[in-house]
Amino acid sequence: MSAGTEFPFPFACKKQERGSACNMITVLAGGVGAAKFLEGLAAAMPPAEITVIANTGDDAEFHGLHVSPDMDTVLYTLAGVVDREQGWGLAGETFHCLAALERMGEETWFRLGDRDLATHLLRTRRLRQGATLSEAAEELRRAFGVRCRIIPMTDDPAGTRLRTDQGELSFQEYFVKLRQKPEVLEADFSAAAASKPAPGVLESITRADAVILAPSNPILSIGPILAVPGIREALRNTTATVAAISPIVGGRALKGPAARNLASLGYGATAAAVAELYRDFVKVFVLDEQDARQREIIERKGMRAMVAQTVMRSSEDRRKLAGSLLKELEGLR
Ligand code: FO1
Repeated sequence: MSAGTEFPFPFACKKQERGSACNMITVLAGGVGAAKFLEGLAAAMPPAEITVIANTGDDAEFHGLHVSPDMDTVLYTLAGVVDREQGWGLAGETFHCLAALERMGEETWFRLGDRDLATHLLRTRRLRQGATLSEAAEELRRAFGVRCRIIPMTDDPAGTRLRTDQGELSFQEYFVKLRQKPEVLEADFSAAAASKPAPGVLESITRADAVILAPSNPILSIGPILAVPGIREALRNTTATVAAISPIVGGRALKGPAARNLASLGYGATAAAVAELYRDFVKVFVLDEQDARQREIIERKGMRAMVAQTVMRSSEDRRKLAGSLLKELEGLR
């Protein structure tokens, strides 16, 4: 079966027509929301033509192991082994190792499953042997049989720090230990801002046909990626059409604290507020049917507003959203 008949969206066939060696679609991704969208995208076009630039601002060390939650959420989802109920971690996971650590007095608020630990053991061993985070990510991608390319935004340490009403916290202290209860007063991306983009990051933006910002938290998941030197500039200067999908629907986040973060940082929890954050480089902004009335506000920012069903409850929803965005992007080329 040819790619054209297997994948009904003409955008996916451009590469063959042009014979070009470029990446077709690059996606800037946080965790669960991005992974769901990517599952749909990988069903709607050849997955090998998708590059994912993953947020590593959430990375942390637990029990001596380097954990990259957003990269792993994307990896597990695309490999079809994610725990679909919670959206992260592995399906059918057990926690014997964590229970043993707890008995020895270790802090175990970050729930690392037995099989998930294998991923972190492997990654950490490779890092200690001198491999970069991108090299370790590539090895894991192959091990899990995932065809999309997954690259970290940077190979350097880039942990997000948060100033909150309960003091300064690492991302995972805020997100998991304190269950996103503190109010975020300032997000500190200075580590990301002092990092270098990982190999292939800037090229995958400048050479893509389209770049899509997944429906991820614009402050805490996309924010660290945009803070890496050169990435925002590459998005402004690329000839690719840059699109973004709002993670805010009806004033609420699809998942996680994005709405509260936008409100506490003074942006307002609306799709239009997300569009404003991306105003300098986004050409197509996807907002949910529930927010259709914000279409005009978004178009006044100089973007094309696309109204779609962005709430992804089923695999079919994911594929439909990805497919309709691909069609929209193809229509613009
Ligand atoms: N999220 C939680 O809410 N609680 C956890 O204990 C937890 C453990 C965990 C382990 C590995 C991993 O890859 C992800 C994990 N997550 C957990 C998810 C993660 O903290 C967040 O989804 C992201 O960092 C935000 O995108």
